[in-house]
Amino acid sequence: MHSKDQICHEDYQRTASWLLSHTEHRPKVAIICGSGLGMLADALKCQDSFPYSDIPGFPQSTVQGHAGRLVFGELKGKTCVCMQGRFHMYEGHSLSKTTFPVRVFKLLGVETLVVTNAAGSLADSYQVGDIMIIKDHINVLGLAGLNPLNGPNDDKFGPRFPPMSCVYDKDLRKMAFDLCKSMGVTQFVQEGVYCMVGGPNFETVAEARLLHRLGVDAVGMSTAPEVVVASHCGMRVFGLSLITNKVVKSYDDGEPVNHEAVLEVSKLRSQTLQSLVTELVSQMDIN
Ligand code: 6GU
Repeated sequence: MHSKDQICHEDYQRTASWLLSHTEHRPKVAIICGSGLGMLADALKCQDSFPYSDIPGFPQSTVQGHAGRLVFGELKGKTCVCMQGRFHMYEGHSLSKTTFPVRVFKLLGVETLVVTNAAGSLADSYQVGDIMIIKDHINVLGLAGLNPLNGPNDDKFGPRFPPMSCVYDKDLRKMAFDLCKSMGVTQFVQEGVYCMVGGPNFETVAEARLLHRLGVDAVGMSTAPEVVVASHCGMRVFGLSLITNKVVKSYDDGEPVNHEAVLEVSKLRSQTLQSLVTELVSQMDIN
């Protein structure tokens, strides 16, 4: 890691203090909105919102379909902070920049992180438009040594060697599935393994087949670094992937994926996803 990428505890603290002095909201839950899923943030009541460019120390987002602001407010009476637009490594950010907001959230008092993303499916039983409750992840970059926790460990956040064997909170997954039952949407809800790859290109057929054989249900270009950092500092994590396309696993058929199609499907199911997250937050034992 280059020294210019080193972020120290005071950097997180400076940003957290700035936010605490610019809003009266004291969120216990943070929500990271994926591609085309940012309208969740618009649903917050009593909003205080900050474009990333106004927040000292915050990275800037560059992807189309990601608005790039931090929104504080209430979801059914629970105080939340929402990232409308996240940071990806393929934008040129270091992983420590990508995950910077998560540690800031920790300093704000956030205890639970909810992550959403758009993903392509590898599991044959999945359909476009399905919502996948993330049971676990495969962090391809992490396995290869690209980890936001690389460098000196900040003991104030967590241990040098954090376990990752129960990251996606079981109780929250159960609660979400029960909610899906009561909402009558279980026919398009799955639970599975998310795999993060670096992007920005989508997978080759050979790569798709490799991931499929490894037990990956859905693949995307985000989420794992934020989740690793959240888990490291003791946050409870819940994640949802919206299946926006099937990953092409055959040389003979299958539509090549494109970003516009991904955004289009996000819109289709965004309302359901929004209701699910809203109800889940409202049932959380907080505030
Ligand atoms: Cl097919 N691959 C990756 N890596 N990310 C995606 C995707 C596919 N579809 C949506 N996001």
